[in-house]
Amino acid sequence: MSTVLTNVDSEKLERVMDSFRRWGYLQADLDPVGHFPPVAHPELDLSGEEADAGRRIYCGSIGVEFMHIPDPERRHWIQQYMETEQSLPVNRERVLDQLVRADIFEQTIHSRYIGTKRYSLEGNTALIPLLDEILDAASENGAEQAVLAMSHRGRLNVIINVVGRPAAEVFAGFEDVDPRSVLGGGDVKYHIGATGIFTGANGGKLRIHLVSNPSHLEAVNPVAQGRARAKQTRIGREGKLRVLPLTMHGDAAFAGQGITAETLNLANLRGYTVGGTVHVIVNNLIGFTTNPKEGYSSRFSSDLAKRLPIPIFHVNGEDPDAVVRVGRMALEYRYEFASDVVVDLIGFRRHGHSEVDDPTITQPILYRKIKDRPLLYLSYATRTGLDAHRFVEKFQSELDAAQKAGKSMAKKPIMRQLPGYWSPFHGGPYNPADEVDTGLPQAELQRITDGLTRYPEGFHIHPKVEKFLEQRREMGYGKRPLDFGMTEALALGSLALQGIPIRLSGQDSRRGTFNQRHSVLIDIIDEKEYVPLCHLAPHQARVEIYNSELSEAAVMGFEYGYSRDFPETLVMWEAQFGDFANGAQIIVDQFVVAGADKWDLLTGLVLLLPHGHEGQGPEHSSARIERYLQLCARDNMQVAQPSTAGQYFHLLRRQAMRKWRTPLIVFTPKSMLRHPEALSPITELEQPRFQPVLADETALDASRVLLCTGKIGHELRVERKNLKRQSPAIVMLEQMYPFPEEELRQVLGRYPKATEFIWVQEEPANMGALSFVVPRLKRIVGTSLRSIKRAANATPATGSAKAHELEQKTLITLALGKPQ
Ligand SMILES: Cc1ncc(C[n+]2csc(CCOP(=O)(O)OP(=O)(O)O)c2C)c(N)n1
Repeated sequence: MSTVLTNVDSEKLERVMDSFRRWGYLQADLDPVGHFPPVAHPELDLSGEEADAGRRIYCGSIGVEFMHIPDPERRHWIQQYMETEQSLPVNRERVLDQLVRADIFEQTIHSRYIGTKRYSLEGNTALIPLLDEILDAASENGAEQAVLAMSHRGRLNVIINVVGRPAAEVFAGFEDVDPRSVLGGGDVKYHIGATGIFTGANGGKLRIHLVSNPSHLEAVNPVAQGRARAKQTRIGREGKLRVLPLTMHGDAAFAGQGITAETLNLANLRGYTVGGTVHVIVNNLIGFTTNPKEGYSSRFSSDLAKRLPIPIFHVNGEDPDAVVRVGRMALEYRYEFASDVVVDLIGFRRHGHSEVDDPTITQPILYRKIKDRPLLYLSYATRTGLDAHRFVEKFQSELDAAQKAGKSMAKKPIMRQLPGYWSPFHGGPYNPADEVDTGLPQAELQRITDGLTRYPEGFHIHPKVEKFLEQRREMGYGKRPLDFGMTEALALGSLALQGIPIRLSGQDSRRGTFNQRHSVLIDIIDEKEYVPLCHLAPHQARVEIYNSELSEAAVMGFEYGYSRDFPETLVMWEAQFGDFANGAQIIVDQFVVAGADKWDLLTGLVLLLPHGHEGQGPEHSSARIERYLQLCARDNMQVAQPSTAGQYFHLLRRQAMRKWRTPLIVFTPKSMLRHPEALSPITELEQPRFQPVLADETALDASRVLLCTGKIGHELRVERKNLKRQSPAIVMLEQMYPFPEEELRQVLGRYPKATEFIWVQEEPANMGALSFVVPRLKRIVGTSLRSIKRAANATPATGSAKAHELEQKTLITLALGKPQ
């Protein structure tokens, strides 16, 4: 404050300033179109020299909300910045150049591609100098890379003016060159990702990764954070310094989409933090045709961000000097406190939502006002006395040349370059040549078991966990059959020893929802933690297992993002119960299953989805197998339901060890976790590979062959044993996609007396694998194939445990049929 005022009563000054620090943003001059009239506030009803100073600082073009931050050091930091660094020099020539580039780009596209959607940035072109300042400041603070995410608005502008892609590539998009290359795939030009080099005012360089984005607003946020985290992890100790995440949002979407809240909540969680994200709300005070008062319940779109103790900088988008100043302040705050920050850049939208929309129908008054507003570069040139002409001419001729170059491109340009760590991996169709042996000798399994069951001297282990570890020891030494929990631990441990890092996250994943994992041992005296998987050998790879926040969409999105930048890691997201994954449906549809087709970007993400009808009611029963199978095409993912602990072991190891990077959806067990039929002898882990189909060796003479997947198969076997029968044969389909047609043909060929083939599932007729597998099975066994299932239903299961038992019994009785 000292540089602002002299000779004043310092106590009074503090009191007055405190009011402005607290409430000044309510009277700040924040928007160009008069949307935010000043709010009367009794604590701001002040006059005098001190009040004038307070008003000048806190009620100008910048309104900052920071007094809700409990940490006095952080509040003080902002206070200092606001009150003593008012007149930081701004490189106005550069700002003008940026504004010219932003405005002229939009104008050029507007006049040359009439009626084509581009989602113009006009009205908020200060975004370009804002990003320029943030990234420039980031590079001064040690950043080498930035992961950017944004939706449609201004994206093309950012691609050429910030990411640094040649404008010719964007013009090629408007010309729609080379349509044959994307028949049935690809994406629209304002969703595709881009990489490039940003060069700051002082020559600092930053590698930029603009994340590919679906139309689903805000869904990309956690993906960007996961990508940043992976990049930071690759770097190590300095990762958070060297990689900056920056996400941009529309005002309506930021306020309305739940995933924004979920993603903000990741900010300070150990397994998910990225050392602070810079959020920019590209606030044009409208969402499509919806006014702010219809779109959010509080004054600012940014109010959601107050769930975190972070500053929110509102800034008038028509004051570029203030915008640039806010950019630097926000960035420096991120670096000082490893904290998220929000910049609310408030402008307007010059055209309709897209350029084919007429906004005067829904907001006639507003658009009368907007019509007369000059382009920002012109008003800035006038205000600063700078000459914009030469910038305009230079950029215009650059664009003319770029348009020519774009038109003559024979191939659709690829606007990104994958980092080198992707080179060993590939996607594309399934190729059996990619298979690798995943079995391990018993001696190796014993060595891992030693590590898994060991804990430090003096560690106070919980008696139940002690017993659990004893049992695991017996399993690992082949003295009792292995359950799923143990084979999973052996798979992860063996991979870590092979140098493959592991990352598993989900709700309560450290212990495991079903008490099956106990990956973290907790000392019962001091709650110190010990993770055996991290202490198998001195030079093993990293193993990370995290309990996540109680969200599906953001966490799955984060793990998808992580897998995108760490293909060497086995990345797994686990649902508490499989049906909760539908909270992340956008991430599944838009990224996991379609990312390769839309953007040619791969992921090896594993989704672990507990599934099985066990009388627990409509929820907690079904992971909705049908939905994943419906999304399968062009080998875009693998869908499996391993029915034994050994199969699960091979499946996980295969996913990590092959070079084929395609998502893996696993329907994982609940009661089957310890079902005697699902346990595996240790010899199963010595087998070379995962089997997509398991034959029934005990009933090769059967005339009836039941085909099924998952728990029902075991229940059928148990009942067949109870009835002391040898038939029917029960064949398990362990992998549903890619559909193992050849393997099935071979297995079914081993039942020469079979006259009857039946698909059996416990799910209702309109759910489960039925509608996917039956037509494919018919190709193998003919149209005589029948199916046994619950009647079609609106919910997956009954709410009554007894009704479930009755239904299940009927199903099994029907399936087993009369003795041969
Ligand atoms: C999840 C989702 N719901 C709806 C839409 C359709 N939609 C596209 S843009 C838009 C308005 C977005 O407004 P805002 O977030 O303020 O961004 P702006 O376009 O104004 O920059 C809507 C509703 C969408 N793309 N995604």
